[in-house]
Amino acid sequence: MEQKPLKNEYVYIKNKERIVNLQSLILQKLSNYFLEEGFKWILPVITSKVTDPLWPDPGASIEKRLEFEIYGEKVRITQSMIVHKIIAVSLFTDKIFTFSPNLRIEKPERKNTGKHLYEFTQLDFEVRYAKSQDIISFVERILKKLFIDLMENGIYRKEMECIKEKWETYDSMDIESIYGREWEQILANKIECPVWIKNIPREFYDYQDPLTGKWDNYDLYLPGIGEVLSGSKREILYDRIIEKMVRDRINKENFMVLLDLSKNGELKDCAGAGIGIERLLAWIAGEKNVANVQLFPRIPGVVDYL
Ligand code: ASN
Repeated sequence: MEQKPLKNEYVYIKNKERIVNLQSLILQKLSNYFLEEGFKWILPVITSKVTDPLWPDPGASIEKRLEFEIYGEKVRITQSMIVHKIIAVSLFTDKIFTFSPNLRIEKPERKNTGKHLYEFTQLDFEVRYAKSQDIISFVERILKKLFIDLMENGIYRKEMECIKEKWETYDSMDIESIYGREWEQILANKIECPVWIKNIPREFYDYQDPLTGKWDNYDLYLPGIGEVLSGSKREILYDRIIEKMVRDRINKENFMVLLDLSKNGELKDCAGAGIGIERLLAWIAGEKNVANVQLFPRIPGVVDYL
């Protein structure tokens, strides 16, 4: 396993002041917008019997899923809080957000992409009775507001001019037919303003129209960086969830509460998304490599001293 010389570690950390200042400002602004819009701030879970399977997702490349035993029970490390979010908005409040550490042990081949980390933070949120378009409009509104606020704080990048533009929307099938299967990076290098990509085949919890087969989901792509957000309207009907779990060979035992609520009609229609904080920060800071915005980098294949 590769490690940096010990001394480099101190130099790296000392040079991070600019990024940490920017990060503080961005986190302050974003959490304020969510609170002002009536969201409740919940704290993350790290270990749980249930987490995001991250399968099947064309963008995922997970080398290992972290599972271990505590108190005689098997638990998993959070890959995303998707299941907890859906349950929270179904049972007790209509809008939640959290800053959730996600551990995804990406394959070491992703070391040099500059876009992948094996630990990152998602600003993950969910809204009861929301439709996809509500989430898309909300995200566009708060990100544009963030860019305006940053400009007022003297932080300017020419990309922030995109607040004046409408952010285009494309179907992933059309994009794939133009750029091929590896469209994600090509697209990121072609765009000048953020774009929305819809209808992406992936995990069981994203809603799929049973008649057309189309997925009611959406990702936001940033120029040069790629996917910074993914989200969807959720699949809440028991038969549909089971059908998709069987199709994807997902173990039902790992989703007992979700399935039980769904069976009893207690899952509420909802939609949400998660924003990758490091990617957003990298884009705003003008950093090409997302690891450069982490104080303690988590690069696939590299385990540092800290
Ligand atoms: N946070 C994403 C969502 O809300 C899920 C994920 O990160 N895999 O859909």
